[in-house]
Amino acid sequence: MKPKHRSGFVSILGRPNAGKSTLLNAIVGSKVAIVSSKPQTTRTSVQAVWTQPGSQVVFLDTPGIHEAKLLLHKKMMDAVRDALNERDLLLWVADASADSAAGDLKALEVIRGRTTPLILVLNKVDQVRHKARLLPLIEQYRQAADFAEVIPLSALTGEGLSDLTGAILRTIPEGPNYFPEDHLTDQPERFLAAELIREAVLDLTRQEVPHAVAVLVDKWEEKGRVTRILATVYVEREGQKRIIIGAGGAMLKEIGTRARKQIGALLGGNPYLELFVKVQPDWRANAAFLNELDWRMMTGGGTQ
Ligand SMILES: Nc1nc2c(ncn2[C@@H]2O[C@H](COP(=O)(O)OP(=O)(O)OP(=O)(O)O)[C@@H](O)[C@H]2O)c(=O)[nH]1
Ligand SMILES: [Mg+2]
Repeated sequence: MKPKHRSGFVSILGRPNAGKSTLLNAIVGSKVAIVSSKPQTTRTSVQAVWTQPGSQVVFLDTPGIHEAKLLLHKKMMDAVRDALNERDLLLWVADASADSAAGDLKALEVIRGRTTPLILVLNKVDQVRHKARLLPLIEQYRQAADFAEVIPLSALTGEGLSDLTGAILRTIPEGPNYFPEDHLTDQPERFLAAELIREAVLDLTRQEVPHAVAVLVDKWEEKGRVTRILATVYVEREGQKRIIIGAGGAMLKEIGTRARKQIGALLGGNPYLELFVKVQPDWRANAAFLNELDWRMMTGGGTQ
């Protein structure tokens, strides 16, 4: 008898920097979410669909769970809570190279009382030389929450990834495809482009600058075979603007070069990219500005 078709909705949760977005990209085999070594990289939920013969999984990557201080952080935590409802499975991603589970205990409060099946993904095992070290860590997690399975893996190298996808496919229910087979993500290209610009900024800047950066695409034009993109990098203070521009504009040029390569890979081609830098004081606490970010992300729209 032919096995029944399976499908389900799976959210990826955990603290900042655990490797949630890296994991999502590894599973779907495509860069749908930006990744960086700085915590709080992901700011909105990112949906990506993984379709295989006989199954379809709709993943939701979420911002890292942290204490919300600014309005931006509250919105990020709203996105986490929204990702908990009507799910078939939750993946809790944790850093296997951490000395203990203590850092995750408070964050795990977010899912307390839920009955949705939960899998612990112990990520970054490539950084753990002696695998026996994982055993006490697993025990601590098992005491903190009711994990149906524990899967050590490396989202970076792919080690153990098929154990996780196997476990996911065993857990999700029978069901149809919810999306066309070739559908990958709900994110408009413009939003992805803005995110890739932000990723370049995160890679190249340090300390408070990465956290103070937002990117909006202002204009997106298809001219023959060339896509022309104008985007603004927002920061909160003049000093940050100087850092982003760099001596003689060198930093902005480097950001543009990196982002253009990534956007070119996304769109297939060689886009034209022009970047501007503006100061928007305290935008992370500014409801109107955050709404504009949300709105443009949802519609993928620039001003035209
Ligand atoms: N060594 C190693 N590094 C990893 C692995 N997975 C992710 N990383 C690194 O961990 C850092 C954080 O990865 P992200 O995927 O951005 O983490 P995240 O959980 O999405 O972080 P937020 O969006 O800030 O919540 C990056 O520098 C990744 O390259 C892994 O399996 N092994
Ligand atoms: Mg992320």
